[in-house]
Amino acid sequence: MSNKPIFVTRPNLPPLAEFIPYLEEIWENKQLTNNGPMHQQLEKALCKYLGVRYICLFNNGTIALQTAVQALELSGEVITTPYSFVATSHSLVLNGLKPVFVDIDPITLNLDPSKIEAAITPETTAIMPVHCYGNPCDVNAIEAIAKKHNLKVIYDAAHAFGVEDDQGSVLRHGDLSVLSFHATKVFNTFEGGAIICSSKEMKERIERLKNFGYENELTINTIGSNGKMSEVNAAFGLLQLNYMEKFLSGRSRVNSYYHKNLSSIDGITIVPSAGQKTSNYSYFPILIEDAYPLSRDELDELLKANNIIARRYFYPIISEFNVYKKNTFFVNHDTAVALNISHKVLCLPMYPELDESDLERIVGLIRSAA
Ligand code: T4K
Repeated sequence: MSNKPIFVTRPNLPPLAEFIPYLEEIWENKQLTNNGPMHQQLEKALCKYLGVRYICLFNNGTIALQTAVQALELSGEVITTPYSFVATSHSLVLNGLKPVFVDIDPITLNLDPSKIEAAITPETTAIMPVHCYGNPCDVNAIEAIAKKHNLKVIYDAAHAFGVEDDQGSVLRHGDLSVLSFHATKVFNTFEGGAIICSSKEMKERIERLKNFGYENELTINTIGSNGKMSEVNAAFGLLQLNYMEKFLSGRSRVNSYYHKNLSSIDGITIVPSAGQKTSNYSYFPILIEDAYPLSRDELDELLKANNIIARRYFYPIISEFNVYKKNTFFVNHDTAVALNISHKVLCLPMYPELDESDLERIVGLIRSAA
């Protein structure tokens, strides 16, 4: 059996030859960035593909999150989940806001709506939930709380590209939704990201904020950063879109293989993908429970020793990182569920190119220890 390294993910790369004509076009027209033709085409194509009205493209998901926070003029405290990638709450801290960490639901691993209200104070201005692993949050419960307390909602939808519930794209929920198009994501532009919004005014505001705040050549009324997506990144996105069906069917095959071959192993719990009509199979998280003979870290080591590099997304939880622990810029409620899950979770390799023998290698090792 091959011992080639298998990573938690590999980027989707369409044939290189098909990218060359896009580059030739860019070389020809010499527009490299600043809302060029590729950028405009990608905006249109993504609105259609995702079924959303307005999209603002960014150079990465983190700057998109920071800009979303800025666009809604938030202040004070924002309720969020500690069970996420650090960019979620970093985007708040970088805007001078206080993340308030509230626990997650033990099944969906998303922010637990039943715990949100107890964390609301007069300083609270928004909720920033994450559709973790692409599994939609309890959007109705969150919306009801936001309405009742007059709070804004920004969904960190970095994992939720193309995910749909019964009524359409999950990206339509909340005031804003933010995507990541990083190399490790289901849809990538090498680096990239986006904000989804529902009004022309908000789209214009975000476009200004990602371009230094410029209203026109002579007018700046708000300080903005540089969040613009370049033409090369946008071109790659356009090419990538042609392959989404193929990439997603590859992921779906891997997902089915894991379900079929792991679900009967004592002590392995597959994190359920509930609440969506269309999944994007962005991650394959499992929980290593007490009934399994190895701890999560021991299994991770066993896989690593066999050149299979799984990842412990999300360990440690954000509030456990030194920089958070030793500072007072956040509020921590009881996050026992998130803490417990972070010690049990392991994301298995998930990408379309994994073939039957790769999958046998991974599952075989997990079974051999059971
Ligand atoms: N919100 C959430 C919920 C997020 O998950 C993220 C990003 C963000 C916000 C912020 O969005 P961005 O600003 O990133 O657009 C990765 C990614 O860097 C990060 O984008 C992602 N979440 C996070 C969950 O994972 P690392 O440090 O684990 O990535 P890295 O470099 O170790 O890559 C993992 C594996 O992927 C490698 O072992 C091999 C493979 N890989 C990676 C890259 C970058 C490749 O084969 N080629 C590549 O180019 O953070």
